[in-house]
Amino acid sequence: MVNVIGLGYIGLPTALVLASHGIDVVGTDINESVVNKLNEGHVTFKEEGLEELLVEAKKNGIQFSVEYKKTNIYIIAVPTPYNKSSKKIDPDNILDAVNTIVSICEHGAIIIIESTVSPSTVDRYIRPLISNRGMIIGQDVHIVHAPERILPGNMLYELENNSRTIGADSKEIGENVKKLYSVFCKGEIILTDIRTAEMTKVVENTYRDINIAFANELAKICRSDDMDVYEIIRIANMHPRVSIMQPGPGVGGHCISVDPWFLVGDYPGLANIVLTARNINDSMPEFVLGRIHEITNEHRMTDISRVGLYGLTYKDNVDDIRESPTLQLLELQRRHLAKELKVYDPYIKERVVANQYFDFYEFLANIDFIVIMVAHDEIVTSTSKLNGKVILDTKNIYGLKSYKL
Ligand code: SAJ
Repeated sequence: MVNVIGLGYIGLPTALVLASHGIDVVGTDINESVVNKLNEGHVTFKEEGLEELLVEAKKNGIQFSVEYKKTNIYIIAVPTPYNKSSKKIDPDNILDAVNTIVSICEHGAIIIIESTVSPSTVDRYIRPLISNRGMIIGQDVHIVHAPERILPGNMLYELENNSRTIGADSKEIGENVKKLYSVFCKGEIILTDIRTAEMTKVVENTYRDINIAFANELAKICRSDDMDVYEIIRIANMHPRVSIMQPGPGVGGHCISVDPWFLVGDYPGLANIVLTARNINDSMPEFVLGRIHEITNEHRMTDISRVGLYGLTYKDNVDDIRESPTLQLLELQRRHLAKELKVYDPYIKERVVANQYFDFYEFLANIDFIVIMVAHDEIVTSTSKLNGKVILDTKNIYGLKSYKL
């Protein structure tokens, strides 16, 4: 039996896909309401195909529980935040999970860590924790790092088709875990050591952060000198070895905006491009705020209560608001004691900010100036509804009659 610990954006799809392929699975989460919801047959976040997968997994006997189960394989997929001042990883969630597992697991159990961790987290924190309990790693218990790579919005496809990395101390244990993942993963599975797996995962997300930062910096340069950044990127990308990403209102989510900090925290003075890229991406919500200010001035709009932000999530067509650029922008406003702008997001049904609307038409009726922060399908397919409004389109989805970054 596999016990998946942490039923969030990674743990839940992983548990469901394993169960739907006939593996005996129990999913564990400290949040009782998550466990209850799943037991009642409801998914806890939106992702295409997830509901159907839950039905399938239930048919195959998946269980959900707040208690950890005694078994021989565990997959840990709990969040790994970073400490905002030191920029280093806060490993407490993982350590709590490992601590509980080693107090109940079968002899020789394998603990697979899927959560992203900074390089050497296993050596620095997890090995000592286990040794201090008088257990021998490699005999009483085995540690494996198998970082996930799936993209929110395309999770189930990527879970099956992406290649993945498995870091283990021994080839034998690595092969055992590879066999488990091969049940659903058609991509190539690479075996390596734990430190390499840890570093590789952080490097992948840092690579993307740096590339997005370049696009965002270009947007600022082009704005300062009245050039069209999108046209420039489009043409530059015709070069066979150039592939510039798209600028946007900032970088959110719990991965790309977090993982590069681990390198900054652990390698100060060495992770320089990484730090600069993080700062550029973090500066984008403020840049958008500046654009809003310029455009309201240009239109002599004195009433900013008629300005509305479209989108609260961190990216298109997901319901995840963690570290979202819109939330970052509103936080900036709050810090300047400014009244928050109006906001609407079709994916967010509960109130998370003050001036939030839950109906698209009501939102539109109450604003004259719309700032597109997220390109959800809803707005991409209904641009005609924006006729007559001033538009700041930070995602470049709208034609010429709009302001850009
Ligand atoms: N973004 C841009 N411009 C772009 C692309 C993205 O501004 O051209 C922004 C998005 O709007 C969003 C942020 O970047 O705010 C991150 O979105 P994303 O779609 O690039 O990535 P995530 O955070 O949803 O998922 C990433 C993925 N990592 C990589 O692509 C290297 C995913 O494969 C990982 O599994 C995930 O992080 C993770 O959990 O680590």
